[in-house]
Amino acid sequence: MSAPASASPADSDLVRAARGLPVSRTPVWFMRQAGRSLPEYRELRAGTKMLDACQDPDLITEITLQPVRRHGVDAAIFFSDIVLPLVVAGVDIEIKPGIGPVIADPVRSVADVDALPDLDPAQLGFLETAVRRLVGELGATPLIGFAGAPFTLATYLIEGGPSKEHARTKAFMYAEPEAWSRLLQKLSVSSSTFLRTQVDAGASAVQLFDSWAGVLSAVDYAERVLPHSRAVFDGLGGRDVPRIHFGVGTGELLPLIGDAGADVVGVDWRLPLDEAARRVGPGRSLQGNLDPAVLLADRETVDREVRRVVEQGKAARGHVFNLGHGVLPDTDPGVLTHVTELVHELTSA
Ligand code: 1CP
Repeated sequence: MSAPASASPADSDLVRAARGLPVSRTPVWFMRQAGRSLPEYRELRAGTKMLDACQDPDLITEITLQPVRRHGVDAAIFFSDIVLPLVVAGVDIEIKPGIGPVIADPVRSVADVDALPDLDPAQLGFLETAVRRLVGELGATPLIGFAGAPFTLATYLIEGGPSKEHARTKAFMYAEPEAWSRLLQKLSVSSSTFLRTQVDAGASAVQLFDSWAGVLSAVDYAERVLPHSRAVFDGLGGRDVPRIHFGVGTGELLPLIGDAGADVVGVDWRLPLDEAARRVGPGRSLQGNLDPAVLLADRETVDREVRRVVEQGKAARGHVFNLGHGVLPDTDPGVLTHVTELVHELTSA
């Protein structure tokens, strides 16, 4: 691992940028930095189902550390999945290779909502063990804990798996407003428990993934979704860790995404960061926003786009360099190492 610039994760460039404090250089990490772009991940995962790997502290620790060692990124992201709290609570979910989470009995009625099992924090011993172990291994490099936001989790539960339009989800939201609100409330409690456990075991920052919130209008988001995402952050109480809030296609929602309780707003590649900074306002930092597809292009294009993102990121209170969404599986991991080094070089004082 490259020598970290700070002596403790609480004083790391990631945490400082998230709070809008001066940094030694712009911190870099990549959504989905652990996983299929790494041959060492594919080797380690061979023969183990995704959701079994997510409950094995040895595998979690090793997979989480792999990209930190290889790329010298400024943060680790805990290896897990947004559906894990539901799986632990007893919902029948499988993560199918090449597809994603598939739900055996989708939530389609009021009775289905009421029948969803609650997460018992006592079931999260493996999570605590893995986080503690990781924090010990990582030293001054911060660990980002994460959870899925209630809306994005609801899309999987209602659709039964990945979908593009999320039409059933929206239809349920309009047709059954009370059950919708109860569903999102239940999901906010389980995501909050999942985050709290990670922070109490030593995670230095958290990210709430509302990946699919961008399919909503601002009014629907504000009235039917935002209060539940805010409840996830509120569930952290006074825990003093920066909060990152991310979604895809959220250009029109950016001020609201910040209002839900974020220190850092994650931005996808659709909007330049200077414009995003204007929309989010002065009190929050930004994370993003290199298009993950750029990493499949030639080196000259990669370098040009990295420089552009770094330049436009200067308009924000603080900037955490990342992609606009997760690393694509075909990405050459060498390019991720190169991008990390380039951002560090461009921004070192
Ligand atoms: O077979 C495999 O290797 C499984 C692929 C995989 C991996 C490595 C999935 C299935 N999830 C993960 C890990 C994961 N998921 C992480 C930790 C690793 C890291 O970031 O480095 C995280 C943070 C997630 C979060 C996650 N899961 C999100 C939010 C982030 C995002 O990409 O928007 C979402 C939407 C999921 C659902 C999910 N899980 C897996 C897939 C392929 C999907 C997306 C399916 C879809 O398109 O709806």
